[in-house]
Amino acid sequence: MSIENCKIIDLQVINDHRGKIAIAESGIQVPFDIKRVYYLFDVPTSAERGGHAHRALQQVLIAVSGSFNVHIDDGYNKRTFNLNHPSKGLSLCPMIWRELDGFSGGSVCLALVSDHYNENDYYRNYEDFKMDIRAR
Ligand code: T46
Repeated sequence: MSIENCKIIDLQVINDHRGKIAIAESGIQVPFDIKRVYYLFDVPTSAERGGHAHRALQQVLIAVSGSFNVHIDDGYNKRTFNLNHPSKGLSLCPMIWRELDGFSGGSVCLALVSDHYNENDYYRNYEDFKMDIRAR
């Protein structure tokens, strides 16, 4: 459960004279069964989202429009990704603290997620997250 396991994945893209289509399938580009999809839109450019980690949830985040930053932290190391292309996704494993900022105008963050919404899966307090990481 380290940031080394959080990677940019390439979606399948098919291009013809009508434009491009990007494809994400469970077990092919996405390393889990997708049970939920949500997306962030109309995000003010000054907004910060995230600010939590998940106990078990896995996600792939995709900038289907525009761009934004994803800052990730496994309790020991940190890394920042700038997502800016609809053919790329950032795969996040469990126990990764994430913060999103730097949203461009009109950006949309699509999330493909491994489970249904469950507030009990969230760490919303960084110190609690870090304490559990250190206890492992
Ligand atoms: C993540 C980042 C990238 C639901 O009721 N169902 C849902 O599926 C989701 C995702 C959220 N909610 C509720 C919970 C809150 O009352 O919607 C409200 C806003 O959620 P939250 O503050 O968690 O939003 P973000 O953008 O900070 O975080 C979300 C995801 O929760 C999180 O898993 O990684 O996007």
